[in-house]
Amino acid sequence: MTPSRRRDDAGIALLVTLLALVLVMALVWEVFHTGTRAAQSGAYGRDSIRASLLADAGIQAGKAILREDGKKTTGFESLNDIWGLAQPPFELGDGAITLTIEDEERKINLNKLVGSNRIAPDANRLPVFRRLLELLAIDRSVADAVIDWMDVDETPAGVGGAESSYYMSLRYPYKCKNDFFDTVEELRLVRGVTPDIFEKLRPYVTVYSSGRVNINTAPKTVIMALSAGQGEVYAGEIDEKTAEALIASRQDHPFRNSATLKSDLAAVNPALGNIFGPVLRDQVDIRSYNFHLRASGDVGGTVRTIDTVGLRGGTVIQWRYWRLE
Ligand SMILES: [Ca+2]
Repeated sequence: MTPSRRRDDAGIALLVTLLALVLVMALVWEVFHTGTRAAQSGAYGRDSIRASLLADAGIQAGKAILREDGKKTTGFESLNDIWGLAQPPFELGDGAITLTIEDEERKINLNKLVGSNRIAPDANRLPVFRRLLELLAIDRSVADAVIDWMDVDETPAGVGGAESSYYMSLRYPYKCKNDFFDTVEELRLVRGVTPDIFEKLRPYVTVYSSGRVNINTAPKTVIMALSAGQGEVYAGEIDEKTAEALIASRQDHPFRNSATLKSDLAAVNPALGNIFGPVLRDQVDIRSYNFHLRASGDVGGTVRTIDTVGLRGGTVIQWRYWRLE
């Protein structure tokens, strides 16, 4: 099937899901009018309730899109899939819905930087995280504190490490968690992660993915960081040009077969084939399982947002995180 044909099919499927969205919104509209009659709580409260309902409708639409996409049997996820297409904002009376969907497998999973027993760092994944920090112009020693936050011991690692002895000496003391991250926001508690650094890192890290990076969806910075596996021997091997070539190639020809991934990557650039065995094989994938949906409802400037992560198996979405902002 040609890329343009695939996009046509994706377009038709998108129309189907958008129709589903219209139905959801018709229901919301009904609730709006009922709510308007019943509201005793003043204009802000009423708009806030309406905005929340719109945000929820956006999430339901996103779920419909992911379920529709989950019916396919291609065995890979790419940004050409219907969930990867930009969702236009929807206007509804004096309200509007915006929705974004992204996969979590495009990011580096903080919880995979240590082994499952949380005794030692993962020798291949820690260098990738350090390289990510370097590419984002963040002090590499922040990685030491991230590892200490999770590892079971109370012995600070490297130059940037921090355990309870450090956190208990702060003005508002708390203990080192010595366990996995439950949310990405928890990074804010880790030594060296200032608000600026957190905002820089946030788009590139997750706590929900399989731990393998989907080479079909990863942003340039993550692709470049991946070459640092195996003790950083190949750290600079995926330079900006190589990563850009990979992204250009996958736009029309996503990687669709794990069995031929090495030769498919080598066809983009021989360097990618050379480091496939020692570095990439255990770190990359062509699939995604976890999806981040963020939907906002805006009613006359009152905005409510739902931020959520769902694990998809087939056409079933199981929410792993849900927050109303
Ligand atoms: Ca520790």
